[in-house]
Amino acid sequence: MGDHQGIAGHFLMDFYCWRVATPSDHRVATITDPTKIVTEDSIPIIDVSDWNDPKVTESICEAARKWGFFQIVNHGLTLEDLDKIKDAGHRFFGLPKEERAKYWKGKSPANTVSLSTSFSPHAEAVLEWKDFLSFSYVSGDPEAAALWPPVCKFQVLEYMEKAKIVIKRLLEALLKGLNVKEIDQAREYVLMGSPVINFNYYPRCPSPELAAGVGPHSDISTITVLLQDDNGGLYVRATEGDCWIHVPPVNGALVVNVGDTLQILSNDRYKSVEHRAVANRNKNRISVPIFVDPGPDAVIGPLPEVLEDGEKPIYREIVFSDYSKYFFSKGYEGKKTMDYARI
Ligand SMILES: O=C(O)CCC(=O)C(=O)O
Repeated sequence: MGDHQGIAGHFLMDFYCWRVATPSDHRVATITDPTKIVTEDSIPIIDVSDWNDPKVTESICEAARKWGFFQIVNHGLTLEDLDKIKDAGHRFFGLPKEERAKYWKGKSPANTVSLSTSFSPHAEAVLEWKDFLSFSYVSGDPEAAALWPPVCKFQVLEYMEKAKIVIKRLLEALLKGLNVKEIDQAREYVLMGSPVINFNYYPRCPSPELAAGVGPHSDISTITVLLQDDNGGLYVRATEGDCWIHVPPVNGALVVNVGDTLQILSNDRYKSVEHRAVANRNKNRISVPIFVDPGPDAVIGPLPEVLEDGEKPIYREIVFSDYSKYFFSKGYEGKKTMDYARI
């Protein structure tokens, strides 16, 4: 597919170049087909400047029930915080390929940082037009980050520390909607025991109509909190039909989505919805998701508070790391991977 600055700066292309033209149903041309785009609906934008306002809690829970997606504004992270983290991502992907390659998955100096491409390259017939640098965040352990790339290490740590406050507020609101009064330490481990932050980098794509930035998938997280840049390109599956809704970039906003874990904990009250992203012909796009994942050995199942009125559990109890292994052993399967936990 011609010149390509991503896919880890050419070295992967030697192996995979024949695998980036995607099947027709995953292509940008298919997603952006006007008959497939819903324009009369949009994902809610919620002003969270007063987290204690019950109306804010209700709007968050309502959006999680109906859409599984929403944007938040006035969340406490400043425009400068958001610019700093995006710039840090661009700095990393602007490094010479030999420098980036030091962090390649399997060769990285630390198991808390790795560079990869696509989604599950070993399991996919075709690759996505995306490289990503992934950080496992260990709170209060500077050693874990000691070997992260110096061009972005401090910005990632600083951003995570600030974003953690927003994440806790979001989880408190969402769990209130499930009758959970308090998030104690054990619950905190289940909800957010091992967060992962990514720099997703979608290089300019000469033929975006033939490629997929990220194919349709849901996240395994409890929630995902994503910062996108002003290029746009994120689409969410509409509530009806085989259609998609664009999530427009909103200055200063964070995009929040429910992940499979929260759908399981809530016994399907909240929806983990498929989404996908497209590459751009003219510009390099960057997005910064925080996957708020449970601790690896956390046991995930419908919460007792949700079942207390005699509701039947839809899911069995699973260990998060088992589900994660299962999920990443597959290529994209839409929401089918949730059958792993379904009773
Ligand atoms: O880049 C985006 O807008 C979406 C990214 C995404 O869905 C993911 O990393 O799982």
